[in-house]
Amino acid sequence: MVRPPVVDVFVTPADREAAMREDVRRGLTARSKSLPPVWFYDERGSLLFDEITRLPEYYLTRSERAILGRHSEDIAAASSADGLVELGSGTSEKTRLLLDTMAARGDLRRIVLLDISEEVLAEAASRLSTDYGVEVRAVVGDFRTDLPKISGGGRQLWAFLGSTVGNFPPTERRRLFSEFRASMGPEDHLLLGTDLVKDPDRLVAAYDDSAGVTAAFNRNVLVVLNRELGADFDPDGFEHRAVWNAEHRWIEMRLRSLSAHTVHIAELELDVAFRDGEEILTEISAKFEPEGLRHELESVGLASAVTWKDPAGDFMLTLARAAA
Ligand code: SAH
Ligand code: AVI
Repeated sequence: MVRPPVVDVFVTPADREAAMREDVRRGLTARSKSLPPVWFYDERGSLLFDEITRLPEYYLTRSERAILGRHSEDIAAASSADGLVELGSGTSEKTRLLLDTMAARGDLRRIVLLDISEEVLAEAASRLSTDYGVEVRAVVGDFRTDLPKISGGGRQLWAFLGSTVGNFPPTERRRLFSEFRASMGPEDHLLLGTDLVKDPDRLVAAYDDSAGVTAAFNRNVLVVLNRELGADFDPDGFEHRAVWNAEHRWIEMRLRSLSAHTVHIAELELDVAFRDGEEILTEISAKFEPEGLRHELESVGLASAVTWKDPAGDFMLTLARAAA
């Protein structure tokens, strides 16, 4: 019998708007303008991201899928998990490789998906519930703040895939890892996907594809602000840029204003002046070195038990558990 997914809403539309207002006011009144990447993901943004995952230049998803294809059995055996909690789950498409293996071993009891983007989450939860016939819980939430509200039980595998952790600067990343550690039970494991440092040309191409899908994804944040905060951005008045920052080892996605102009944000009663060529930093996407990541995890009490790379060595999965 198929049980419909249980849906918990930890971030209501009102919470979302309040958080967005605060982020946008802070980010666009600063000397160096920026916006946090969480606001890319309305329904269209999630669809555009899904399109990005199929682009020839965007190797990340294919590489992570290749690792999961080869090592799901190792991951399931090493973790002995009977439940999967996926953070920033999106479509949960790759995750099926793990779920198939857990189900085939007779281990899979429950699935929890947490994402800020309600439409894509609801769709994924309903598909998984039909296909796996186990308890599925969909949590509309923010993984930066809502992990303590996800109750544990059993042996959970906490999956944070896609290198989403790279979208946070080191201090926020450390805070996130600490939150994961605090929410994990003694028998739980964390499965973390991270993109690795490589040739900057390949990295830039992955974030500035020839079909212009990443550019549309980047500009979509302006469409979101227009709709949700009554702003009057002209998305075509901004150019998409992807730049490798060698010092920090991260890609920066930026939107560069093509003219000097002023944008009005009605809900904030705010006018934002742009100089010709002025940029908004909309995302960082950090690239990792295996040793550095191991130290970061250890510094918050997470011992990295096993790591796997894809054959080309582009991407890495780490299985970590609470250090003894
Ligand atoms: N894990 C999937 C999707 C990665 S895209 C994959 O590997 O392909 C990043 C996902 O994280 C999106 O679905 C987005 O909606 C979600 N997300 C981004 N910031 C979030 C936040 N602060 N809290 C919860 N979900 C978030
Ligand atoms: C979700 N996140 C890991 C993606 C990344 O690669 O940083 C988002 C993305 N931005 C542009 N393309 C994809």
